[in-house]
Amino acid sequence: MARAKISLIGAGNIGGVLAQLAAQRELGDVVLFDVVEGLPQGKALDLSHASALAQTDVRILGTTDYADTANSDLYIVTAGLARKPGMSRDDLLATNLKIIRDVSQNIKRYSPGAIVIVVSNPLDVMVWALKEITGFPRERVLGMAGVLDSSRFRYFIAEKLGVSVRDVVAVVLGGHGDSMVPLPRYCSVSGIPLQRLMDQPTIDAIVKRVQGAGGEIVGLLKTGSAFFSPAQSAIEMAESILRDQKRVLPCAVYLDGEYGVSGIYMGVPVQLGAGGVERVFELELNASEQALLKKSSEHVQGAISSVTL
Ligand code: TXD
Repeated sequence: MARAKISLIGAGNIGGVLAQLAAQRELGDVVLFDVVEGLPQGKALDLSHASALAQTDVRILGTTDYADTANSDLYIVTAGLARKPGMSRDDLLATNLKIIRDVSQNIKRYSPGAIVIVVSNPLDVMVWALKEITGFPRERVLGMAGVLDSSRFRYFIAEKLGVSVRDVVAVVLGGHGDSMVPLPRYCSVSGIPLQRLMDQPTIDAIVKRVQGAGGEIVGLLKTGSAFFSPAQSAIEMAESILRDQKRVLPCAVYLDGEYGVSGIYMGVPVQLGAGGVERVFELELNASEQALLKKSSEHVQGAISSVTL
């Protein structure tokens, strides 16, 4: 059976790590695209030089020509500016929207049947814009944010409790921003509810750190934002789609009445398989959790309403 074709739009910090992870997991042949001449070609060649050592036979092509991405099975879009200290994700909106318009039109032209994972910020608006511009069904356009936010949540819980991060389950819903909704009630360590293992002030401090984790990295790096963990997160989603694993992961999806919300993207648990978003799970939420999710959805709705496609 032919290998899958994965096109990575954006060969920057995240794009480069995506290409390496996709190749090392042999998820498919990789096309690394960017508008900066030489950047995708250089990174693709560098990665290919490592293929004998990484024991991978996938092909990695660097290009600035969208035609090379034709008939891709999956796109992962990281094209766009990243935050600098003092910037919010929303500050990137105007610039990155122009970029997403161009990306959307080319994806629609060259791979009308592809599944697309959007990473670019502000995530919830960028993924909504790509869906609207391409006209693809919601099953085939999703955003990466919740996998990263819940991975951060899992790490902080494991670090505090001194347990393996592998045994920590954590859930984050909502928009990818300060209004995201970590859900301690749905967190556990090997089935032991988190609230049996940690007092509320400790939980609250961890929730706050999860909400600010992206900004914490930007403040440390000063020249950009996180890229190892976002790339790892997007690859988890890509692998579940390309290998039809049916994983249940928190992803930004287009809601059509779920959680009482319609017409916007938000992070919720979904089943990911060959069909893309195959099922949306609705969690039972208490009054305070519902209020937080409503606030998050209103923030996303407000950002989307400010956009002219
Ligand atoms: O959880 C999440 N979703 C976020 C997403 C986590 C971290 C970073 N988040 C966002 O991803 C970040 O705010 C940015 O909007 C994107 C990409 O972050 P990255 O760190 O990879 O940014 P870089 O290194 O600046 O790479 C962006 C590349 C760069 O090489 C540009 O030349 C390229 O995008 N670019 C384009 N590629 C294709 N087409 C167009 N038009 C284009 N314009 C710029």
